[in-house]
Amino acid sequence: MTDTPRSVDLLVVGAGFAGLYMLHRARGQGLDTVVVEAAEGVGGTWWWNRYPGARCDVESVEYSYSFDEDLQQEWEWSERYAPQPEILRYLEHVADRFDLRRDIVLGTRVTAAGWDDAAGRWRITTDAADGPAYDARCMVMATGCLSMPMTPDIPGAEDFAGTTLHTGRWPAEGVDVTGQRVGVIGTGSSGVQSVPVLARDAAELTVFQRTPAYTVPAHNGPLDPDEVAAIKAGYPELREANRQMGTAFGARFPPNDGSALAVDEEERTEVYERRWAAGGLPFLAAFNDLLVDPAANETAADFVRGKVRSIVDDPEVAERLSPRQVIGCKRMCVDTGYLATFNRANVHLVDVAETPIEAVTPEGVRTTEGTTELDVLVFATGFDAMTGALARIAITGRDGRRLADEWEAGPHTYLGLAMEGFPNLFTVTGPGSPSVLTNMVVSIEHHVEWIGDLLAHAEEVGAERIEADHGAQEGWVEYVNAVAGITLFPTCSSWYLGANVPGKPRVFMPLPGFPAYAEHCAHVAANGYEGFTLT
Ligand code: NA7
Repeated sequence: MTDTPRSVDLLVVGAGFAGLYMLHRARGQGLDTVVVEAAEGVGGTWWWNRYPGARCDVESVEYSYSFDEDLQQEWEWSERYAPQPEILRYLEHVADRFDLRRDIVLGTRVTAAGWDDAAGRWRITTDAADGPAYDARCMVMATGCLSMPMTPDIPGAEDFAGTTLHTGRWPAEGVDVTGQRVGVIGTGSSGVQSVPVLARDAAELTVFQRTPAYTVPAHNGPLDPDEVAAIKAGYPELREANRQMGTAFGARFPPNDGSALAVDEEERTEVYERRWAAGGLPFLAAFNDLLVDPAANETAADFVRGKVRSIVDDPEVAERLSPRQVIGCKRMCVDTGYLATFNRANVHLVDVAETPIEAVTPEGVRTTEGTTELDVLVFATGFDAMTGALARIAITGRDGRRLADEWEAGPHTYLGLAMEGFPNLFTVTGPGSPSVLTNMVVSIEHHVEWIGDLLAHAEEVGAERIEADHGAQEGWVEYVNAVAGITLFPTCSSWYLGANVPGKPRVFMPLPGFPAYAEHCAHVAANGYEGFTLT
């Protein structure tokens, strides 16, 4: 680390969708900005998650920036659901097109940030041996919601003689599994997307499943040029319509505003069949009460279990692949051939809820039923979501307050954007905002623009410090809990609740409902940023 810190107006941590746009926006406002990124390239999530089959399960024409009309008109997506390499190319293109790279420092991890109250600045430390430390008036954490991989603590894991991988840290050069015996632990989105692709090349593929996932077919394919032209002709309208959707996407296949229990079984099944045929996450918008009424939810869950039975040949395997929890409570998956993969002779399903994993041995995975010998072991075991990436940075605010202590019982934020005790520090898609329950790009653009406006306002009124008020923050936490409490979300052990991380407090972290949230943020701004103290 060199002695003289580099001094900037704004330091952004992370160069994914959020960090890139924050840099572009802040620069446009005349702020001297630097982005510090741990990876060796831009792209965030889409830089790290290179596992076979990785793709976004929000449609590409919707999962993209809207802030620049020329960009959205010129960029050509090839498929309905963009694969990881294409999204990464898109973000690299954005970095080049807006000349962002000159203010991005790659391969450098921010390790600590401390607020110097007398100077009114953040003092920032990184892991770079020879780079500068930083000194910034403001900081934006664009660190992502699913960026801190989770590998379960299984005895013997370090003794495995073969190759160990995590889907969220897949090697950039790829991994050839041809002729190999591959094991995959985990059946969330990453497992569901990678299993069909790995199965094609592997000699044998064993899936270690603890909780079966609800998964809906993507029906992915090349985009129809006429459809794309129509979308592009009305892009601003589509973007606006999506901002009015609870999940900030899917306006082209809007939610059905009726109860699942208000129609007879035949009509209900017809609605589900139509959504199943259309594919993707809008399945959950088949009726308006699927995420609030257990009886309504059960009708959708039952429909999907019926699909499992119809796709999977072996009734015993189908039964093990049939989820029992509330549908949508854990993040629903979108798949390409996942269930049918279990009809292949080289694919085996081990239910580790029935026969738990005891250990990883040099040869493979040992469950209570015996050892499966493997050459490659893939952990598709997810992330320390929403708070993990923030928690790994030693953030110390006013009066030596440590974020890790403040959040010991769960994250407390105001609007998912700021924390009391941590002046001039902002989070993009932080806990307490809709974030992971939405199209992330819409949420990110909203946050970046809102933070940009707040910084501009502070400059206008000559304020150098912006801090969330304690009362406003605690009121917000209560509000988020109350909204989540109306839904069925808190009823299962999901990463939304922190339940996948041993010892993590169980608090429902995201706020359901994008439009009401955006309205709330607009109201706060219109009222002179109420709930913040600007000095
Ligand atoms: P997820 O959705 O958190 O899935 C992780 C999977 O790993 C899930 O099936 C877990 O089972 C399983 N898991 C975790 N620990 C273990 C152990 N110890 N033993 C067996 N199985 C385990 O992560 P993904 O990466 O798939 O997806 C993350 C998000 O990325 C996704 O929701 C999209 O938004 C994109 P469990 O359900 O906990 O029983």
